[in-house]
Amino acid sequence: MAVRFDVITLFPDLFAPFQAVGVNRRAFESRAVDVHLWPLRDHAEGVYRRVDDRPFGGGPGMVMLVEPLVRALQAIRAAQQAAGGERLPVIMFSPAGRPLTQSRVQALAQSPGAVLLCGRYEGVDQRFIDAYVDEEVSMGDYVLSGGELPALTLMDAVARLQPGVLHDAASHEQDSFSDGLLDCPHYSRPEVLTLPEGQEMGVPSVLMSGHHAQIARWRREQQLAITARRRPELIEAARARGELSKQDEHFLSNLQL
Ligand code: 4GY
Repeated sequence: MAVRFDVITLFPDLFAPFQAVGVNRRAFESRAVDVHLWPLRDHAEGVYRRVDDRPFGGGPGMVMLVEPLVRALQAIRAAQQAAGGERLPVIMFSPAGRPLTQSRVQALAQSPGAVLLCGRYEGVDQRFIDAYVDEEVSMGDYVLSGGELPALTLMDAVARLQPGVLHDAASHEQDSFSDGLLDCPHYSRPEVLTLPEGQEMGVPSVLMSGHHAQIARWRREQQLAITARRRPELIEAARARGELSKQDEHFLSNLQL
């Protein structure tokens, strides 16, 4: 089933280029991911079509006004109902949200979709958040100028999980995080690379051996080693889920961090 995203934004033009290229193009053209853009300015009133105003209590920057957001959301609800769909949850992007994870992305990819609110300025009037936002999602501990790049990031992550979007159906089962571990290194031609500086770089010999079981074991151990060194908390989480074998534990206990 298609995943529907209704995106509330002051900058709808930012979205088209991403939907036109790469694996996303297949997802969006086939409507496996069905994006509806809702330019907030269309729901603003008055000669000036205001969507922001100064914060009560003073301070720098501007706040997104509640009323245009409520009208945009009402229009979205009407369109969703007319399309025979259900009421979709409202997601807003903010550093104060819960960090996005691959398991949340997988759940969204199998859901009917969501309304994505892209904030701008200093933030959104808290009363809109209290009344209508179901979930706040963070893309990391840094501050962006708006929620558009997070919305594109989320839709990209969902789009590539839609059936038929990746060339190889198994290819996202090997992604970083689909088994809760970081990805192993990848190599392709040439077998011996000569850098302009003259240095020669080969490929791990096991990958050229044709021993599929040994290759699978080497990749698993690379994943374990990279994850243990860079993101030890992910090893702990995999262990807690019972996803590390005795062989994995033996490898880790001999690993020099
Ligand atoms: N980091 N993760 C982020 C952000 C900025 C709302 C306008 C982030 O998700 N969003 O930095 N967003 C937005 C926040 C008001 C600026």
